[in-house]
Amino acid sequence: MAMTLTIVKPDAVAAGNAGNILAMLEKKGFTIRGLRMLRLSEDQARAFYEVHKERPFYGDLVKFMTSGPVVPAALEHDNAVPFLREVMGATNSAEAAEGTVRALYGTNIERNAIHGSDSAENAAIELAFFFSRSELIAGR
Ligand code: FUP
Repeated sequence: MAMTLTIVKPDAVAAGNAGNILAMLEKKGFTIRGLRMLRLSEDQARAFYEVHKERPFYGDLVKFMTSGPVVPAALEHDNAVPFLREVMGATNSAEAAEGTVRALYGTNIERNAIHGSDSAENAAIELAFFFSRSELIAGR
């Protein structure tokens, strides 16, 4: 089975929705194989979103992602990467399909409640960003 990375973002954690979002993901069939709560440093947030470093929203994104604690989770499911993208909804919460995590718990294009890896290759990189191999094996 495939794994992907989600991060419950600072807006959703601050609103008290971390548990609701993880429960929703479990209800959709994902199995949680790793779970942490931490506050990203500026360097960590910059590194995590390095692909966006030339984009105009990068500075604000880093500021937002370091504004409070986040909850990264390793999630397992058949076709975990595309399935999480479907369940989380479009980047802009205001445009996300009804019933998706971002429609239910996000606010706008920046404060959009969760992250989800966008490819199997990035999922492997992002899982390793937050979880050691032994932690992911312990989750099995
Ligand atoms: P997604 O894969 O749906 O999280 O979206 P992207 O990888 O395109 O963007 C990563 C994050 O950058 C988004 F979750 C929110 C933020 N972002 C903005 O703040 N403004 C934008 O115009 C686009 C993205």
